Amino acid sequence: QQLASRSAGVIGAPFSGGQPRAGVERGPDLIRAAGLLQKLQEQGCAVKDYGNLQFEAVLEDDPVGGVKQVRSVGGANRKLSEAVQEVKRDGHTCVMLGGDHSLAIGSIHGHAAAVGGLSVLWVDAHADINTPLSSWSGNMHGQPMSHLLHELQDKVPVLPSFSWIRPCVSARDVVYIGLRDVDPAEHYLLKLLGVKVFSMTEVDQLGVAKVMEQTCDYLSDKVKKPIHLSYDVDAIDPSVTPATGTPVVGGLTYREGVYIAEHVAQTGLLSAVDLVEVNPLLGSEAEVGSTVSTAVQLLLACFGRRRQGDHPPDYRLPEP
Ligand code: 4U7
Ligand code: MN
Ligand code: MN
Ligand code: MN
Repeated sequence: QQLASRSAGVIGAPFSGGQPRAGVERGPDLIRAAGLLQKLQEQGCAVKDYGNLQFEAVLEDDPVGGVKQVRSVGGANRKLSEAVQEVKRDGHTCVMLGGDHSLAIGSIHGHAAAVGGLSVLWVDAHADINTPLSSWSGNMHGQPMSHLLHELQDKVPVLPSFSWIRPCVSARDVVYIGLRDVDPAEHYLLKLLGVKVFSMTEVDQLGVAKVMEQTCDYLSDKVKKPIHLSYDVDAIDPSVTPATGTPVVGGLTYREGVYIAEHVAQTGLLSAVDLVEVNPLLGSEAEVGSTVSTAVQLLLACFGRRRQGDHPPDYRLPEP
């Protein structure tokens, strides 16, 4: 696990069918264009680029009980799950560039299929745990956790193109950070399952350092499972990352966001990371620039970039 974190296997997932706003499918290319892969290499991380997935358009995809683009989401995630399994079999830490957050279904499913039991660290303004029946928006990017959790299987109907999904995460192994826009049904489910949540209130109360200390203590209580970090860029305050589909005021500062990623990197347990919900069609050029560069910095921190600076062990100072 420690070794794997020194190589990144990058998958682009240009998919937007989990929500209604066009543009989020351009996230992977924008994050690449901002130099993610080169910057990872410059900081000593080996990189294998698995390219962007190509998702087939689903022509007949009528809503299922109000839930939109179910078959597209199911098909895209099936493909993503296979791709993540390949990256993990090749021994890399998987980096999934979204795309919208419905992609966490395939990313976490594939990760668990390859490595077994996982810890999931979900950093987001939202809990994304609506069931297809509790969702009032009908958007699948607000539902991924309900499809993944063992404990919710009797609450989730089998949707078309979803029969391949096996629940693979236990509520005990999930921690949320950054929540500030939680639907009543979601709050009910989080309480019902006793999920560990550090909402923005706890971030304010404890500070991000204690939040991360407690997160890691909680997740590594019994056995240290590989960590799946699912980072929704809307966890960060919209003053920093405005180019996203569902911004919510009062978010994590840039520094808190980076600290979370730095701390996860230091555990040596990071096995896969999703960076989702960057939408370059929402906002000015400057707003998109700030959102994309923050996304890149979060990922660099996941792979060991430290703000204190660093140097290779064989560094030689130029002599006069
Ligand atoms: B994201 C919402 F109702 N809860 O279900 C829903 F508020 O991936 C928002 O976190 C979901 O950006 C946000 O549609 C999904 C809504
Ligand atoms: Mn989300
Ligand atoms: Mn969100
Ligand atoms: Mn969002």
